[in-house]
Amino acid sequence: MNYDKIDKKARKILQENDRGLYTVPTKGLYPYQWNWDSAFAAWGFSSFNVRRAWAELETLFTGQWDNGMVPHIVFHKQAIGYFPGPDVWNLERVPHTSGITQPPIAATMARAVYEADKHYGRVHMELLFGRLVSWHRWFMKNRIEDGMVVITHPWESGRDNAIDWDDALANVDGSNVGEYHRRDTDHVDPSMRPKKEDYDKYLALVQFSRDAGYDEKVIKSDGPFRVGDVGMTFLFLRACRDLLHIAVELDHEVDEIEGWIKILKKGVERHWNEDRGHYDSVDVRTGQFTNSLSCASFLCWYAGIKDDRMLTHYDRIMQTVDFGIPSNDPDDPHFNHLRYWRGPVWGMFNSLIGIGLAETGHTVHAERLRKRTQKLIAEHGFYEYFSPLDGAPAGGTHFTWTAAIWLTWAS
Ligand code: 2M8
Repeated sequence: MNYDKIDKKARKILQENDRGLYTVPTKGLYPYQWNWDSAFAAWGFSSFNVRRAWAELETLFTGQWDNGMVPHIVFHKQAIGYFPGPDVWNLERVPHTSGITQPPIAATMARAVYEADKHYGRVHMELLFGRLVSWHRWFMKNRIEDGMVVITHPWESGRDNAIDWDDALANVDGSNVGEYHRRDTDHVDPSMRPKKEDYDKYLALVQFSRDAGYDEKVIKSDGPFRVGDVGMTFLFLRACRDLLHIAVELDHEVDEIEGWIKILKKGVERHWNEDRGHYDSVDVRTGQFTNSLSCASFLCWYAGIKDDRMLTHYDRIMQTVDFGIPSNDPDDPHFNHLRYWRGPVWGMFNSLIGIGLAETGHTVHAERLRKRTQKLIAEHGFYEYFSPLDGAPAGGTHFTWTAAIWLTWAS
């Protein structure tokens, strides 16, 4: 296989999805700037254009709210083809944004971009540092319960229709959201996307937060959906460690960040589901585990947790499928190999799991995962996700984060 050709293709995808100072996840299906997609894009750009990588992160933070929150979508310019757009969120600020957040991996990717060229990046890192701190402070102030990061909408997790959220969503009434026209299913086979009943609930949650004036106190006391997301906790812990590293490097105060790390490590313990023997999400409204083994549980290593207990599940799952790691345990009765976050394998998720495995000394596992992901993308293309059973491509094509992880990790 000629990897030079594929490298070229990956760079071309980033350039095609580049809107000047930000990148869209893919043309058509996702025409705006998404939070964690952009962080991956910055990482990808850092392999051949560090300057453009910094622009990506800086543009993302033009959407940051005064309270520190960085929204999950920044609507820089009106686009057709995606629902819900800025009118549904109904926020006055410019640029228009959504009213929820997404996995806070920007500090982690900023560190990677900085390390790609410290000389060029120093001033950019200095400028972004305060903004990153204020986003992390927003999480600590509003979204930490028992040390876990709480999501108030499945979209915040980045794993929209994961099996993890099924029980908690039973508490959300989606029957009164009114008429709307979904656009995602104009672009992608509906059997690969969330169902209508899921979308009704997603919208009900948007309407709830909007009517609450996006007031975190009201959302915490009355919100119908609040789950301690194991993926968010691991990613945020990782991001805090990276932020700490940056703080030391730039000679900033570290006490506050060290305090956050301590709290989050406690949260990691709360995520351990003893009955099932794996890390799990927790419905904080009921105190119950979600009893779902997803790809997010394997982010423990990426968070710096040296935990061999997860290896048994990892090995079992990798033996069941051709291409791991699937977004949900294939042994779960609700597993679906093509329906989005309920089974398909995601290259970008593999990159995080693989880096975590390597960093915690599981080098054989790490290298095997990287090689399998390389084969998956090389043979099937830069898709949004793939069937773990046979590698069949699914979802959107020409995908930014799949190209980004090819350039930085998989190739
Ligand atoms: C997916 O989520 C959006 C909503 O945010 C959607 O389905 O409309 C998820 O895969 C999410 O993780 C990702 O950031 C986004 C854009 O790629 O698409």
